[in-house]
Amino acid sequence: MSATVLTINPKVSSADSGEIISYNPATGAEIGRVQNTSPEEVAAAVNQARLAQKAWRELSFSERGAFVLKAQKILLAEMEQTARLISDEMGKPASEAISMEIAPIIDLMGFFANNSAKMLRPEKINIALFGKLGRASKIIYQPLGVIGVISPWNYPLAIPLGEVVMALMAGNAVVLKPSELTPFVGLKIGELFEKAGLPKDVLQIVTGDGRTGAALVEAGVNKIMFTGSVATGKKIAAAAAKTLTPVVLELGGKDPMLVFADANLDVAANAAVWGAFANSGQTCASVERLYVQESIAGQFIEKVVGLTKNLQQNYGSEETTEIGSMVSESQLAIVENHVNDAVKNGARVLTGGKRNAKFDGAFFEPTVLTNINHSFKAIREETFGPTLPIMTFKTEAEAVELANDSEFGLTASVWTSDLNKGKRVARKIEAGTVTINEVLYTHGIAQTPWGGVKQSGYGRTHGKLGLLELVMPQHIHINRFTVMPDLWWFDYSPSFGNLFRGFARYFSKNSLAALSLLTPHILRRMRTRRASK
Ligand code: TXE
Repeated sequence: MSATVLTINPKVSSADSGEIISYNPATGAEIGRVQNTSPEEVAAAVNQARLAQKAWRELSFSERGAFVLKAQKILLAEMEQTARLISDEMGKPASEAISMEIAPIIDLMGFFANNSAKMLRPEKINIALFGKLGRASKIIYQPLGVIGVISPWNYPLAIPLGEVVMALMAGNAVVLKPSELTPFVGLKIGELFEKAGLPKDVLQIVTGDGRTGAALVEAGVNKIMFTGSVATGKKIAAAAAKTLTPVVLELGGKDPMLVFADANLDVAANAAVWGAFANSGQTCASVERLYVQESIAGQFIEKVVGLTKNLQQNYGSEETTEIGSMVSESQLAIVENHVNDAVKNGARVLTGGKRNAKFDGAFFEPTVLTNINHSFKAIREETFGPTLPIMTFKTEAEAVELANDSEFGLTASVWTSDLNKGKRVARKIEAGTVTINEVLYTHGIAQTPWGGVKQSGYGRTHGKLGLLELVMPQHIHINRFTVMPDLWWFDYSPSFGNLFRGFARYFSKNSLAALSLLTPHILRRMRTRRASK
């Protein structure tokens, strides 16, 4: 194929036509066109969602779960065409769309359909002394109402579908705004639930670009679940602040991998290559920095380079493809910029380092860099592409210091045969998830939370913590002892003051003996209280 580069329009909508054009980033072929939903239409969708949510919230968990399980079965039946659509819209290998999106999300759908009731069951609270005064407290989990989901292109099915499922199971309605780079995968999510018979307007998809996303933030939803860049995350948080709309921000990462001399180097090398280059490195939790202990660096790097050179780069539709196209020319340009900046500052390219000229589309060769330091863009900024910069360290303390020298804190991994060392190091790393002898994949474990610290955002998705983001924990308190006013109400008198000095002493000791000393004060208070009627 000629080496001419397709000037693939990165799917920016032409405002006058109000359309988004979705292209295949590997071939440049147009996939289709969708509407750039207007703010008025977004507001209308949110209103319809709010109406539909009134009945939806009254369904039981098992009734809601039945729709999710039906959608799950439909997705399984349509797995091949869905994988192909994901691959066509954003370039990843179709087989990887199955392994890293469809299979994990089918598991997640089953988990939340079958376990949300247990995770959200009412909880009695032990209220100590007050419990002895005929009172009881419990927490019930109320749905928030309408959830706005704004999702990215890198896992265009798994990320939004997981949040849609959790929000629905919690009793909310959802308005989803998929990335303008992968609108048809977003519409596919709507189609799955439509075929599953989900009641009208409980889930709506509003296609469009950032303007549609901004309209959703301002449309009066009860919470925004956002996954995307730090820059956009900050815009959304600022816009949401105007209406005090809570947000969960799943932003970028610059995830470090620490390889100690006592690690299984063959396994760690395979993990590094998969963790850095799966999805062409376009994963928020991909290995974007690798630190290897100096004593074994040479042999380890040799293994990594050998494995990287063996990777099969091709169109995502090919069964044997491991590295497909990146999502867009603009994304590839970021990678080129980081690699060129590194080389200009003395980095060594051990393999890759440039666009793969065998293809017209946005293909960048998987690249291993050494001789770098923390001043490079490739270390400081989120590259979000198929690069693996490798540095060395001597001591455990130095490894932790290097890992934490970043404005990001999403995930990290520690590789060692000494699990105590692994846990010790993990606790010192500033990241939402730290895996020991594992990498990247815990977003696929539905039971576990996902989210970061620092510029990687805040809030959680997945697991019980993710589900709790989608409900309002309401405290219900009952007082059965209503034969007389409470001791602490008006009127205030000297006996009142003495009584509560006694309570203060009781609370400081929390002893029944101290409480028994209060009895005469309590009786006196009750008597005086009765006399004042
Ligand atoms: O993200 P954007 P993009 C990072 C990664 C990548 C960069 C850009 O570093 O290079 O983000 O990717 C919607 N109000 N990640 O451009 O712009 C937009 O339409 C409301 C990491 O895709 O953040 C899309 O649906 N919404 C990330 C979504 O936000 C707005 C995965 C994400 O777009 C908006 C993807 C606005 N003002 C990119 N502007 C991860 N953590 O995995 C845009 N959007």
